Amino acid sequence: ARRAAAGGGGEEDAGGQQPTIFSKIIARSVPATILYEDDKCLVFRDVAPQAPVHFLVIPKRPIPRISRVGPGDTELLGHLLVVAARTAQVEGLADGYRLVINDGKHGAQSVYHLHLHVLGGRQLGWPPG
Ligand code: IU
Repeated sequence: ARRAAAGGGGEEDAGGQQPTIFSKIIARSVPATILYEDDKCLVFRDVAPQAPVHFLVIPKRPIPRISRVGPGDTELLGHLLVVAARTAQVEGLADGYRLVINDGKHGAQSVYHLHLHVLGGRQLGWPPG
């Protein structure tokens, strides 16, 4: 089933083969405020920030969701975490921050290209909604 990526999210049952808006951000065909890039990942500000600082860390390889990763992704996932922490430091989040990965329907994932949210710059509540 193929449906127009209206929100740019792609779809859960596409097995990750469907390019999402994040692939277009990687390709620079859709603009984003990019904070960091290397050969394996891209970091950019969330277009609808939920905190004073809210950016996303994504692998360039379009893994659809965290529940689809395998043992071959271990190094890449570690890299994403290290980049998230380094970028948080550069962004001045010395008082702490939160890392979030939403997965699937119950996780409220909307874009099916794996991404790590980094949120900070205010006191966050727990538990999340
Ligand atoms: P989620 O974990 O899949 O729910 O998060 C997707 C995020 O991608 C969400 O916070 C959006 O605001 C964000 N986003 C974006 O930064 N740029 C876009 O063009 C689109 C979504 I579509």
